[in-house]
Amino acid sequence: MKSFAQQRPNVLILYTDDLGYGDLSCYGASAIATPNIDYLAANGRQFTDAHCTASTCTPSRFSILSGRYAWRKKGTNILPGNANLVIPTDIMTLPKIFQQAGYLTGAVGKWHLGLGEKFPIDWNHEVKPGPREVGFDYSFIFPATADRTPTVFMENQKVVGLDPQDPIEVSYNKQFAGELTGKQHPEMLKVQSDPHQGHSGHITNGIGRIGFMTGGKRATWTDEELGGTFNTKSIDFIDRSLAAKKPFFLYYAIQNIHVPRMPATMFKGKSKLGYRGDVILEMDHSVGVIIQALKDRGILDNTLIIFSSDNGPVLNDGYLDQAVETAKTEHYKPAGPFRGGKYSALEGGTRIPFVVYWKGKVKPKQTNALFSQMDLMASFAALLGQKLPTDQFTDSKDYLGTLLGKSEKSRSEIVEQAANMTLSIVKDGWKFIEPHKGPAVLSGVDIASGYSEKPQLYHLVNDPSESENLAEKYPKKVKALQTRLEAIKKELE
Ligand code: NG6
Ligand code: CA
Repeated sequence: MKSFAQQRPNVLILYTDDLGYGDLSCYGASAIATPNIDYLAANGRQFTDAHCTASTCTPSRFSILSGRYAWRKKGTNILPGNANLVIPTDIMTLPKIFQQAGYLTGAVGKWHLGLGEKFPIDWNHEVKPGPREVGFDYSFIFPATADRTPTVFMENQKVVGLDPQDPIEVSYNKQFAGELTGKQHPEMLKVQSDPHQGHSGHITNGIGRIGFMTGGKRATWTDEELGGTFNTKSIDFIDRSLAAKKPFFLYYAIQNIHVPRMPATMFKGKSKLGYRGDVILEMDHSVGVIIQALKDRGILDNTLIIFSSDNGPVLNDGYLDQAVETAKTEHYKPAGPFRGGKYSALEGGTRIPFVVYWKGKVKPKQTNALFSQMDLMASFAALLGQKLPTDQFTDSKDYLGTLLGKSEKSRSEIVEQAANMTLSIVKDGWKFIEPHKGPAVLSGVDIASGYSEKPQLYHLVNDPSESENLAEKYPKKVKALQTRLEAIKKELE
């Protein structure tokens, strides 16, 4: 692999939000067309059994960037927008591998890993630690999710366009004097919040959010412009790397298709699936914009592109935007053949689209190898001839051969994390879900949870939709997988 290290390709990770296995035409969706991602898949390596580590955002992002299972570290579940940074600053990370190898590194888009180390965060000055301390030379992000305060961009850890006369304050438990909320002013909302879920807090651009904020009126983003702004900032970063004569590593965490789904005007009404379908089209368009920018600069052929998602799909995630109704009419299955989705312990939660494109280097061929996003750190270290520190624990393993299509080697096992911290282990075609309290169907979002107080065992190869629990039939298998899962849990100690 030495010759690869010498080539030092640019590396671009396109990491979308809440996109399901069945949400792309290259993965079988027929009610929607995603030609740009399909292009990468048809001319690259399309994985059918790749996983994020969790069925929610923060833990999956923690893992892809740090090479560690998030459940090993407390406080890494879905974070509020005023949380402090959860990735330790003294450990090796995916972007730091690239920095060591002489790359310019950038993070653009959704962050959702917390910021700063003091609580409450002072949003009116540079907030640190943040992306820089995690290994990104440049960052243009929003702090948490599009449905959480503060609804502002941050460039290199400072709020963009902040008026010092209008300082920002954020809270997740108290409303500020004079602040308008969705709960008190539903008549001001352009998308109604589901009254059974959150999103009744601060109103920005006619959309209720989780959490409260005051100030920052000029700094507040416009939802319809999020996609275009992040595309432009991504391309600006690529240009910076060209000016610096360095290869780039760009982690572009596309905010689509997370709620509130608010497509750019040109995409409104373009799909048959309501705003959820429209933002899939916009997300695919963003991929096309970035590919075109690389082409225009003559660097597409020397750029390794990975496209993936942070967790499985959800239709109703708190806003009444017609996703549920249109999916029904179109017989649309966002998780494809799998059961469950976002938040769930079932495969729909963590089996996600994953495509690798590198012209002339990665052969266009599908693979059924079991792969984890967490392995990108060790795999890229191998590609670039970098060593992982021997005195630090990591879950990340070198599967470079599988990533690039030189090998069909599967990961020997993976652990999946659900929203209520139920863990499952997948090994040799089997899956064991540990017993855990919780409802069988998650209310509000209406997703099969996979939670049960009884042990569950599925044969994923014969039964990919996890429909027949074989635990009683194969008690020895249950015991073996449970024992292995317990051993993995203890690995850090
Ligand atoms: C949930 C929110 C949901 C979404 C999710 C995080 C409610 C009822 N639901 O708590 O709307 O924001 O958190 O999604 O408030 S993630 O993709 O960032 O994990
Ligand atoms: Ca997500």
